[in-house]
Amino acid sequence: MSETTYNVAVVGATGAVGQKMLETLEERNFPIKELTLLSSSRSAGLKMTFKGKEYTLQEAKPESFEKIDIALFSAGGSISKQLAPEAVKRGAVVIDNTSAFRMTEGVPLVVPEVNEEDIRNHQGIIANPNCSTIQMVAALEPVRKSLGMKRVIVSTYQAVSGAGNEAADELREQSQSFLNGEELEANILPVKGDKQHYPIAFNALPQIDVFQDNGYTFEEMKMINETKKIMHAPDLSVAATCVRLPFFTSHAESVYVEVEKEGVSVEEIKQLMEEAPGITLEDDPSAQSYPTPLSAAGKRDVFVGRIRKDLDDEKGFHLWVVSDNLLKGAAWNSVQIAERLVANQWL
Ligand code: NAP
Ligand code: 12T
Repeated sequence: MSETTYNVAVVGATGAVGQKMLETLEERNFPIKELTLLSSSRSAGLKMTFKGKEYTLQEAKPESFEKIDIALFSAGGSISKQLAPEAVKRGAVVIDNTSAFRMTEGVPLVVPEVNEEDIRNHQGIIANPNCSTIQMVAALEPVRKSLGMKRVIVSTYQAVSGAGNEAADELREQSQSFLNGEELEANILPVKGDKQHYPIAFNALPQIDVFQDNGYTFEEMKMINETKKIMHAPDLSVAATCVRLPFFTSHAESVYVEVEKEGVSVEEIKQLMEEAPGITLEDDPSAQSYPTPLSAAGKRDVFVGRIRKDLDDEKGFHLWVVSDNLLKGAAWNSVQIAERLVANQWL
């Protein structure tokens, strides 16, 4: 029996997320008929390798999507806003990694372990949630489903690769300078193009993405709004503080949750994590076992540890949630959406 294959385009293929998309499509042996790699005019003509074969980057234009079945976008919000509708017009299904359409009504916002069924109702665009949101909802949905959930308070510890290749280069250069006793030059972080820049090397920056009028950053508001949309839980209370730290890969999160059910034990939550798809429980204080950004890097799962009961609130629990921000947080979740799309024939 010959398997159905698809014409796939990757928009932003040279980026931090785009490169991981190619690696993941290759590792998963996604059924590709023809692969098209799209870039800005700057990189057009350069070559990238996929499954040992060289592909030439082409400038992304509306006509690029003429024969495309599935287009994976990760070249920034403005490019998605411009080109995703053009791709849909030409018959492609777009899986978009940017924040351009996530909160748009009628656009499914999907973490397959949580709300795979939402894919079914797509009208051409399916949004991949924000990286910090994906790993948190993957860990919390089993808790919400079995025990109910009233409130979530999260503080994040996020890797520089979330802000793209330029931010990762900036951490590398500043670290060299710091160790050489030289002055640190900051041009990218916390946000490329914002008014102020601060060094990230040997530092911690309590700003990810731009500030909103309410005093929260856009990254914090994405976590708040996207969590409610993915979980179909508009009344859930969510608060977030997002912080950038000087490591390259994986976001870590300290998550506080209040469940609705009374008398829940830590063992019950551990059991839920053991059974949950895509989650690995790493939680044994006696053996100092817990996940870290380095231990999670390069892996597709979401890792959970440090599960404790709050000492004052009987319904409160604390968890430590870590995942590779470029894999489950971006490329893997997108490829997983593509896999579910074709497996269910929801194309
Ligand atoms: P990045 O490393 O800066 O990559 C972006 C890539 O887009 C660049 O390599 C750029 O390279 C390419 N590009 C620029 N203009 C283009 C155009 N007109 N057409 C096609 N490609 C173009 O950033 P990244 O970390 O990969 O992130 C990319 C986007 O994905 C971000 O803007 C963000 O919206 C989204 N993202 C989402 C998550 C998530 O939470 N799920 C995480 C990280 C990023 P060339 O000039 O070489 O083409
Ligand atoms: N600015 O796709 O800077 O919403 O780490 C993800 C990560 C945007 C997004 C970051 C960002 C997104 C970052």
